[in-house]
Amino acid sequence: MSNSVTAQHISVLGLGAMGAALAQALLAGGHQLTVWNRTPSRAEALVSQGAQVAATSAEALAVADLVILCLLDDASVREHLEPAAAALRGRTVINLTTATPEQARSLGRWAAEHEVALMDGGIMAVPSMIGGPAAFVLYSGAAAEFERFHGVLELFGRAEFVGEDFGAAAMYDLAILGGMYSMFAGFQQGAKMVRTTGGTAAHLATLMAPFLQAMTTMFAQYAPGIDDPESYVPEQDADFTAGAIGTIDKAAVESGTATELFGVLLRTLPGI
Ligand code: FVH
Repeated sequence: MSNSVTAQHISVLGLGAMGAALAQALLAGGHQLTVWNRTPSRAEALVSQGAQVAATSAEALAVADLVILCLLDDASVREHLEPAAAALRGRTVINLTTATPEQARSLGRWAAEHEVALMDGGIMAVPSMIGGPAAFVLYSGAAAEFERFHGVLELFGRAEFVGEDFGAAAMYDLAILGGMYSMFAGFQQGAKMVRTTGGTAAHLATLMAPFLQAMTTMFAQYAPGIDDPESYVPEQDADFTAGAIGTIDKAAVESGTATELFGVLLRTLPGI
């Protein structure tokens, strides 16, 4: 991104676990930082490291070139942005608060109406990972702002633009989290099953983790067939996959650990 510039002045609203980590990364990157949090005491550590504190959210929104929000939810974001529409005109806002795609699109419409340049973001990291090599953040919305502030965004982790649809970052974020939760459900179920043979979750973890890691390399192989089912010849057809899941389900029933999990897989997973 050749035309990235360093922001002159950045505000972060929301200093919970994630917002504080983002603010720390911006300070470490040498930016002028204003912070605001509903509970003011959470700003103290950042102020001692050079951040300025705003007395109100309206003040934080009005002083910076770039405003980053990391609040609890969509309702809290709207609560603080909407009254400040006039002050935000011409500024750039990045909302890193988790939202649904429709909530992100609705905020995008609001921003366009008030001439605010908006990007929505999905953080693929926990707070301790911010600024580290494994963190990445998905962005969607105003593409020009992504280019403009790319140098700032890279302070949080790899910055990835996924489209101008305001809902795209949220959709990718939630899709990835859906995959993660499915994996954890599989591990929990597997742990119940091996315990009936005297095994432990700890031992299962050492075996399941490398196997699943190897399996994820096959996503790229399956992806073209999901994008274009007409031309796809699966490695395992739907009957084979159904048979395999049926056997696992039978083992769960036999061991008295059956849950809805494998029934759901049977209903949703075609051949792979
Ligand atoms: N923590 C994580 O691992 C995940 C990673 C992926 C992205 N999420 C999302 O980030 C948003 C913030 O998460 P967080 O972990 O920082 O959450 P908390 O530590 O609970 O802090 C919440 C902050 O929101 C403030 N807040 C809540 N309601 C309001 C409101 N009505 N007006 C103003 N601020 C509000 C709260 O303030 P306070 O309780 O300290 O006064 C915190 O600053 C979230 O969307 C995750 O899904 C994090």
